[in-house]
Amino acid sequence: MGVVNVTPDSFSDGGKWFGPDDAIAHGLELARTGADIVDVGGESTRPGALRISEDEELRRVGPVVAALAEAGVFVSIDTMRVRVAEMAIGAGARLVNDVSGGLADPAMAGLIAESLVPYVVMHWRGHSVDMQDRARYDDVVKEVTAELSARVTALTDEGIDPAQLIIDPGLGFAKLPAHSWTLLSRLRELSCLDHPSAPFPVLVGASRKGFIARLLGFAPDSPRPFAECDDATVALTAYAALAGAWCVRVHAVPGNADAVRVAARLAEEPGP
Ligand code: PMM
Repeated sequence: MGVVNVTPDSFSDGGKWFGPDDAIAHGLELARTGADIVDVGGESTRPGALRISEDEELRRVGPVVAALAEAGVFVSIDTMRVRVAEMAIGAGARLVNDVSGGLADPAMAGLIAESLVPYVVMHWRGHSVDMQDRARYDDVVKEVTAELSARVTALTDEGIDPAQLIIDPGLGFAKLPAHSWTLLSRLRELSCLDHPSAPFPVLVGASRKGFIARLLGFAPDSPRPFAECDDATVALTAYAALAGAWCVRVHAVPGNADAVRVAARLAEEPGP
Protein backbone atom coordinates (compact mmCIF):
# COMPACT_ATOMS: atom_id res chain seq x y z
CA MET A 1 0.00 0.00 0.00
CA GLY A 2 1.50 3.28 -1.14
CA VAL A 3 0.57 6.50 0.65
CA VAL A 4 -0.71 9.75 -0.86
CA ASN A 5 -1.08 12.30 1.91
CA VAL A 6 -3.05 15.23 0.49
CA THR A 7 -2.05 17.33 3.48
CA PRO A 8 0.24 20.26 4.17
CA ASP A 9 1.51 18.78 7.45
CA SER A 10 1.82 14.97 7.56
CA PHE A 11 4.57 13.19 9.49
CA SER A 12 6.86 12.52 6.65
CA ASP A 13 5.77 14.00 3.37
CA GLY A 14 3.41 16.82 4.36
CA GLY A 15 2.97 19.42 1.63
CA LYS A 16 4.62 17.49 -1.17
CA TRP A 17 1.37 16.28 -2.77
CA PHE A 18 -1.04 18.91 -1.47
CA GLY A 19 -2.31 20.07 -4.86
CA PRO A 20 -4.68 17.59 -6.57
CA ASP A 21 -2.59 17.32 -9.75
CA ASP A 22 0.58 16.48 -7.82
CA ALA A 23 -1.33 14.04 -5.60
CA ILE A 24 -2.89 12.26 -8.60
CA ALA A 25 0.47 12.04 -10.41
CA HIS A 26 2.08 10.67 -7.24
CA GLY A 27 -0.67 8.04 -6.79
CA LEU A 28 -0.26 6.90 -10.39
CA GLU A 29 3.51 6.66 -9.88
CA LEU A 30 3.05 4.57 -6.71
CA ALA A 31 0.79 2.16 -8.61
CA ARG A 32 3.18 2.04 -11.58
CA THR A 33 6.13 1.21 -9.32
CA GLY A 34 4.44 -1.69 -7.52
CA ALA A 35 1.76 -0.56 -5.05
CA ASP A 36 -1.24 -2.90 -5.14
CA ILE A 37 -3.27 -0.32 -3.18
CA VAL A 38 -2.96 3.49 -3.08
CA ASP A 39 -4.09 4.99 0.24
CA VAL A 40 -5.40 8.56 -0.09
CA GLY A 41 -5.73 10.66 3.06
CA GLY A 42 -6.62 14.31 3.64
CA GLU A 43 -6.17 14.64 7.38
CA SER A 44 -2.78 14.56 9.10
CA THR A 45 -2.59 12.30 12.15
CA ARG A 46 0.92 13.22 13.29
CA PRO A 47 1.17 13.58 17.09
CA GLY A 48 -0.29 16.92 18.16
CA ALA A 49 -2.18 17.54 14.89
CA LEU A 50 -5.49 19.40 15.09
CA ARG A 51 -8.47 18.19 13.09
CA ILE A 52 -9.56 19.80 9.85
CA SER A 53 -13.21 20.31 8.90
CA GLU A 54 -15.14 17.63 7.07
CA ASP A 55 -15.64 19.95 4.09
CA GLU A 56 -11.92 20.61 3.86
CA GLU A 57 -11.17 16.88 4.02
CA LEU A 58 -13.72 16.20 1.26
CA ARG A 59 -12.25 18.99 -0.84
CA ARG A 60 -8.72 17.58 -0.50
CA VAL A 61 -9.38 13.92 -1.24
CA GLY A 62 -12.41 13.97 -3.58
CA PRO A 63 -10.69 14.75 -6.90
CA VAL A 64 -7.70 12.55 -6.07
CA VAL A 65 -9.78 9.46 -5.24
CA ALA A 66 -11.97 9.96 -8.33
CA ALA A 67 -9.05 10.39 -10.74
CA LEU A 68 -7.04 7.44 -9.41
CA ALA A 69 -10.08 5.12 -9.35
CA GLU A 70 -10.96 6.23 -12.88
CA ALA A 71 -7.42 5.31 -13.95
CA GLY A 72 -7.97 1.77 -12.60
CA VAL A 73 -5.94 2.11 -9.39
CA PHE A 74 -7.18 0.15 -6.33
CA VAL A 75 -7.82 3.13 -4.05
CA SER A 76 -8.10 3.05 -0.28
CA ILE A 77 -9.49 6.05 1.60
CA ASP A 78 -7.71 6.94 4.86
CA THR A 79 -10.42 8.64 6.91
CA MET A 80 -12.18 8.58 10.26
CA ARG A 81 -15.32 10.25 8.87
CA VAL A 82 -18.30 8.38 7.45
CA ARG A 83 -19.20 11.15 4.99
CA VAL A 84 -15.69 11.12 3.53
CA ALA A 85 -15.71 7.31 3.32
CA GLU A 86 -19.12 7.37 1.65
CA MET A 87 -18.05 9.97 -0.92
CA ALA A 88 -14.84 8.04 -1.62
CA ILE A 89 -16.66 4.72 -2.11
CA GLY A 90 -19.06 6.54 -4.44
CA ALA A 91 -16.04 7.83 -6.38
CA GLY A 92 -14.55 4.33 -6.72
CA ALA A 93 -12.51 3.67 -3.53
CA ARG A 94 -12.47 -0.02 -2.70
CA LEU A 95 -11.14 -0.10 0.88
CA VAL A 96 -11.66 2.10 3.95
CA ASN A 97 -8.65 2.67 6.21
CA ASP A 98 -9.89 4.10 9.51
CA VAL A 99 -7.12 4.89 12.00
CA SER A 100 -9.76 5.13 14.73
CA GLY A 101 -11.20 1.68 14.00
CA GLY A 102 -14.70 3.16 13.98
CA LEU A 103 -14.34 5.00 17.30
CA ALA A 104 -14.20 8.54 15.87
CA ASP A 105 -17.47 8.35 13.94
CA PRO A 106 -20.22 6.10 15.27
CA ALA A 107 -21.92 6.00 11.86
CA MET A 108 -18.88 4.43 10.16
CA ALA A 109 -19.78 0.82 11.06
CA GLY A 110 -23.18 1.09 9.35
CA LEU A 111 -21.61 2.28 6.09
CA ILE A 112 -18.99 -0.48 6.13
CA ALA A 113 -21.63 -3.15 6.86
CA GLU A 114 -23.75 -1.90 3.95
CA SER A 115 -21.01 -1.31 1.41
CA LEU A 116 -19.16 -4.61 2.04
CA VAL A 117 -15.72 -3.02 1.39
CA PRO A 118 -12.65 -4.25 3.29
CA TYR A 119 -12.09 -2.14 6.42
CA VAL A 120 -8.82 -1.50 8.27
CA VAL A 121 -9.37 -1.31 12.02
CA MET A 122 -6.37 0.37 13.61
CA HIS A 123 -5.61 0.43 17.35
CA TRP A 124 -6.44 3.95 18.51
CA ARG A 125 -6.90 5.65 21.86
CA GLY A 126 -8.01 9.12 20.80
CA HIS A 127 -7.34 12.01 18.46
CA SER A 128 -3.78 13.05 17.60
CA VAL A 129 -3.85 16.32 19.52
CA ASP A 130 -3.19 14.54 22.84
CA MET A 131 -2.86 10.85 21.94
CA GLN A 132 0.68 10.55 23.30
CA ASP A 133 -0.71 11.22 26.81
CA ARG A 134 -2.46 7.86 26.40
CA ALA A 135 0.73 5.92 25.63
CA ARG A 136 0.56 4.06 28.94
CA TYR A 137 0.70 0.29 29.00
CA ASP A 138 1.65 -2.45 31.49
CA ASP A 139 1.79 -5.02 28.69
CA VAL A 140 1.43 -3.31 25.32
CA VAL A 141 0.81 -6.49 23.29
CA LYS A 142 -1.87 -7.75 25.69
CA GLU A 143 -3.62 -4.38 25.88
CA VAL A 144 -3.52 -3.61 22.15
CA THR A 145 -4.77 -7.12 21.38
CA ALA A 146 -7.59 -6.82 23.94
CA GLU A 147 -8.62 -3.37 22.68
CA LEU A 148 -8.59 -4.55 19.05
CA SER A 149 -10.62 -7.62 20.04
CA ALA A 150 -13.22 -5.32 21.62
CA ARG A 151 -13.38 -3.22 18.44
CA VAL A 152 -13.75 -6.25 16.19
CA THR A 153 -16.57 -7.59 18.38
CA ALA A 154 -18.35 -4.22 18.41
CA LEU A 155 -18.03 -3.87 14.61
CA THR A 156 -19.25 -7.38 13.84
CA ASP A 157 -22.13 -6.83 16.30
CA GLU A 158 -23.11 -3.88 14.07
CA GLY A 159 -23.38 -6.16 11.05
CA ILE A 160 -19.90 -6.04 9.48
CA ASP A 161 -18.83 -9.38 8.04
CA PRO A 162 -15.61 -10.47 9.85
CA ALA A 163 -14.17 -11.31 6.41
CA GLN A 164 -14.12 -7.54 5.69
CA LEU A 165 -11.80 -6.77 8.62
CA ILE A 166 -8.06 -6.11 8.59
CA ILE A 167 -6.37 -5.15 11.85
CA ASP A 168 -3.46 -2.79 12.50
CA PRO A 169 -1.44 -2.24 15.70
CA GLY A 170 -1.32 1.54 15.09
CA LEU A 171 2.45 2.03 15.40
CA GLY A 172 3.19 5.51 16.78
CA PHE A 173 -0.46 6.18 17.69
CA ALA A 174 -0.61 6.54 21.49
CA LYS A 175 2.65 4.53 21.50
CA LEU A 176 6.12 5.45 22.68
CA PRO A 177 8.94 4.13 20.48
CA ALA A 178 9.47 1.16 22.82
CA HIS A 179 5.80 0.19 22.47
CA SER A 180 6.03 0.20 18.67
CA TRP A 181 9.17 -1.96 18.73
CA THR A 182 7.58 -4.47 21.12
CA LEU A 183 4.45 -4.70 18.97
CA LEU A 184 6.53 -5.28 15.85
CA SER A 185 8.63 -7.95 17.55
CA ARG A 186 5.44 -9.84 18.51
CA LEU A 187 3.44 -9.22 15.33
CA ARG A 188 2.18 -12.78 15.04
CA GLU A 189 0.33 -12.49 18.36
CA LEU A 190 -1.81 -9.63 17.01
CA SER A 191 -3.72 -11.58 14.40
CA CYS A 192 -4.85 -14.01 17.10
CA LEU A 193 -7.49 -11.79 18.62
CA ASP A 194 -10.11 -13.08 20.99
CA HIS A 195 -12.79 -13.49 18.30
CA PRO A 196 -14.23 -16.62 16.65
CA SER A 197 -13.11 -15.40 13.18
CA ALA A 198 -9.45 -14.83 14.15
CA PRO A 199 -6.78 -14.81 12.78
CA PHE A 200 -7.36 -11.56 10.88
CA PRO A 201 -5.07 -10.12 8.19
CA VAL A 202 -2.63 -7.57 9.65
CA LEU A 203 -1.59 -4.23 8.13
CA VAL A 204 1.64 -2.61 9.35
CA GLY A 205 2.27 1.13 9.08
CA ALA A 206 5.89 1.59 10.13
CA SER A 207 7.08 3.70 7.19
CA ARG A 208 9.09 6.80 8.20
CA LYS A 209 7.60 6.78 11.70
CA GLY A 210 9.27 8.59 14.57
CA PHE A 211 10.36 5.40 16.34
CA ILE A 212 12.57 4.57 13.33
CA ALA A 213 13.85 8.16 13.05
CA ARG A 214 14.81 8.09 16.73
CA LEU A 215 16.61 4.77 16.47
CA LEU A 216 18.72 6.06 13.56
CA GLY A 217 19.43 9.56 14.90
CA PHE A 218 22.86 10.56 16.20
CA ALA A 219 21.45 11.42 19.61
CA PRO A 220 18.08 10.90 21.33
CA ASP A 221 17.07 14.51 20.67
CA SER A 222 18.19 14.57 17.02
CA PRO A 223 16.16 12.01 15.05
CA ARG A 224 17.09 11.14 11.48
CA PRO A 225 15.00 13.16 8.96
CA PHE A 226 11.92 11.15 7.95
CA ALA A 227 12.77 10.93 4.27
CA GLU A 228 16.10 9.30 5.22
CA CYS A 229 14.35 6.43 7.00
CA ASP A 230 13.35 4.56 3.85
CA ASP A 231 16.13 1.94 3.97
CA ALA A 232 15.16 1.05 7.55
CA THR A 233 11.52 0.92 6.45
CA VAL A 234 12.46 -1.60 3.75
CA ALA A 235 14.21 -3.73 6.41
CA LEU A 236 11.05 -3.65 8.54
CA THR A 237 8.91 -4.50 5.51
CA ALA A 238 10.93 -7.66 4.87
CA TYR A 239 10.61 -8.56 8.53
CA ALA A 240 6.86 -7.82 8.69
CA ALA A 241 6.16 -9.79 5.52
CA LEU A 242 8.06 -12.80 6.90
CA ALA A 243 6.17 -12.41 10.19
CA GLY A 244 2.92 -12.85 8.27
CA ALA A 245 1.72 -9.27 7.65
CA TRP A 246 -0.93 -9.02 4.92
CA CYS A 247 0.04 -5.50 3.88
CA VAL A 248 2.58 -2.77 4.62
CA ARG A 249 1.63 0.92 4.28
CA VAL A 250 4.66 2.79 2.89
CA HIS A 251 5.67 6.12 1.38
CA ALA A 252 8.44 4.94 -0.98
CA VAL A 253 7.14 1.94 -2.93
CA PRO A 254 9.89 0.32 -5.07
CA GLY A 255 12.28 -0.90 -2.34
CA ASN A 256 9.38 -2.08 -0.20
CA ALA A 257 7.77 -3.93 -3.12
CA ASP A 258 11.10 -5.71 -3.67
CA ALA A 259 11.30 -6.60 0.03
CA VAL A 260 7.80 -8.12 -0.11
CA ARG A 261 8.78 -10.22 -3.12
CA VAL A 262 11.96 -11.43 -1.39
CA ALA A 263 9.98 -12.37 1.72
CA ALA A 264 7.30 -14.12 -0.34
CA ARG A 265 9.95 -16.18 -2.13
CA LEU A 266 11.61 -17.17 1.14
CA ALA A 267 8.24 -18.14 2.59
CA GLU A 268 7.77 -20.61 -0.29
CA GLU A 269 10.71 -22.70 0.97
CA PRO A 270 9.86 -25.68 3.16
CA GLY A 271 11.01 -25.46 6.77
CA PRO A 272 13.96 -27.52 8.09
N1 PMM B 1 -0.29 5.84 9.89
C1 PMM B 1 -0.54 7.07 9.42
C2 PMM B 1 -1.71 7.32 8.68
N2 PMM B 1 -2.59 6.33 8.40
N3 PMM B 1 -3.21 4.07 8.58
C3 PMM B 1 -2.98 2.84 9.05
N4 PMM B 1 -3.87 1.84 8.80
N5 PMM B 1 -1.88 2.55 9.79
C4 PMM B 1 -0.95 3.49 10.10
O1 PMM B 1 0.03 3.16 10.80
C5 PMM B 1 -1.17 4.82 9.62
C6 PMM B 1 -2.33 5.07 8.85
C7 PMM B 1 0.41 8.18 9.71
O2 PMM B 1 1.49 8.16 8.86
P1 PMM B 1 1.83 9.28 7.75
O3 PMM B 1 1.14 10.56 8.16
O4 PMM B 1 3.31 9.38 7.79
O5 PMM B 1 1.35 8.76 6.44
